[in-house]
Amino acid sequence: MKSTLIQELESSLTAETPAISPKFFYDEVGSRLFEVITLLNEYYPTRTEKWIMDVHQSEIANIIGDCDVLIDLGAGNCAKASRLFKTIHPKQYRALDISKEYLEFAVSDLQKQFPQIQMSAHAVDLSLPMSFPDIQDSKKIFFYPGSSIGNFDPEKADQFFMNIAHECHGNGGLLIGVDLVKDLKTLELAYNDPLGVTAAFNLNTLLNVNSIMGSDFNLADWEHYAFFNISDSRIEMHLRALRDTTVRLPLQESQDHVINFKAGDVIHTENSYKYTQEHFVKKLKRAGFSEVYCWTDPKDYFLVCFAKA
Ligand code: AVJ
Repeated sequence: MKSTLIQELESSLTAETPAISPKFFYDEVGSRLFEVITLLNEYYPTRTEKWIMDVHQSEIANIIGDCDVLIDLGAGNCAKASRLFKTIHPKQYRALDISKEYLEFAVSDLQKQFPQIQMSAHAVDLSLPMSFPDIQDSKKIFFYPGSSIGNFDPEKADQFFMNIAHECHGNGGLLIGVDLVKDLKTLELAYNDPLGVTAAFNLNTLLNVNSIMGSDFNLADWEHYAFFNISDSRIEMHLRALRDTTVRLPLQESQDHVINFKAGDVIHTENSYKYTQEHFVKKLKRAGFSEVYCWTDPKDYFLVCFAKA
């Protein structure tokens, strides 16, 4: 695992447009910083999604019905899925996430509260295809909250939806939350909070990269930079060099690689795509789901969909 991560970083950092995948945000500090982001007033997605799920709780549950297996994609602290336990009564709960330690801790905690549900934790990279041969015939509800789908390029999102539609085998479906296109000011403020938590979250990725590959990124040389790219309908996060700086990457197979950054050069760290309801529903239907049910908040900031297999 470790060496594939290093290889991935080596090639993305030395590419023509340097980048670090957003999965490198989530070391222990990064996961905690993200939790703080979700508490910020400027970061509307988390609380808006919770509002939608709370207000429409029984209607959502009625449409989904009881299920055999609840598959939580990007479970994090499992809090969102645990609220579904009492409404769709899963017999089994599978929590998937990139961050293994964090997840196992959360699942074992949850197991104590819900001893009747069979639980398991799986560390997976959601950008890769998934299959669930042992529960082929069960009614599966895939749960992908928090607009994590926003990190996928649109074509990747289509593949992801097709993968899930196929794994449903005509039963169950996908309950998913996605952030909607809205005014520029609201969008950009959510990724430029005045307290600087998002900046710390973004910069922390350099510390994580240093600890994974032994590079020597100096945080004092970098600043957080986030804006809404209107033509691609996405928030882009970058780290921007404040001054000319060199970074040494100890390479695995050869001599150290030195990258020279000029003041103003950027490393792309995240895309967070924003959709319209119409477009998002169309994508789900194109991927093979038969029906899509939608719920939003009064300001149309966020969308929760159930895409039925
Ligand atoms: C976890 C991908 C949904 O895109 O809003 C929050 C990550 N980045 N602030 C998002 C994030 C900066 C978040 N997702």
